[in-house]
Amino acid sequence: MTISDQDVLLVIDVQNDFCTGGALAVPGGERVVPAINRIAQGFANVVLTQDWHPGDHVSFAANHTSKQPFETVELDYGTQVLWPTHCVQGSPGAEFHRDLEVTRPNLVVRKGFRRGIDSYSAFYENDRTTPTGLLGYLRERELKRVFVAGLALDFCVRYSAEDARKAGFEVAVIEDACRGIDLGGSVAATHQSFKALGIPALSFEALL
Ligand code: VGL
Ligand code: ZN
Repeated sequence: MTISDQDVLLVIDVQNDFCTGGALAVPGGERVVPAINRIAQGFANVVLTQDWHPGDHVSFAANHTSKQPFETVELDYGTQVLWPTHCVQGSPGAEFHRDLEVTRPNLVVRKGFRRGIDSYSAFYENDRTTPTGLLGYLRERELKRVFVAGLALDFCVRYSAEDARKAGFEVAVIEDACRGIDLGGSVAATHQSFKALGIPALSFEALL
């Protein structure tokens, strides 16, 4: 596969809190780093996302009475999973993994920074209407194909890939450069949804 100047690599949330030892560790999370660093070399356009929550964020179980992580709560925008406190703005857990190559990327999109609303997708917050601005960036730059990698496959990678596809981009997910949380069958649901939307899974080796 040939990567062109109209392609973008979208790297989702490769942050310490999603890696081994982190507050919301995704099994093997840090293992995506070497693959992402290698394929990023071939892209003229690389965008990173960074989960970036205030300490009093509504998605943290600790900010609700009698709630445990991975339980859900009904908010005005719908059902929200409650997470362990993670990716707090300015904390070490919110930093990119130290081995992630961060000089090549030309944009960092921070998300989930409003207290009352979570944002899995790089494009829209969890009310599914508040934009992050990334869609405008990609359109204005006239980018056409979006390759998605990172953490977690079944949450932020999933929502980002789906939103990109629904916005009309050609989208592929680099599955071996992703790892999932797998909560209540969420990895299987992700695969089904990708299939229904026409989002193929690639190996990073196809991009070398
Ligand atoms: C994520 C849960 C909460 C992710 C972020 O990056 O997939 N998941 N915040
Ligand atoms: Zn988060």
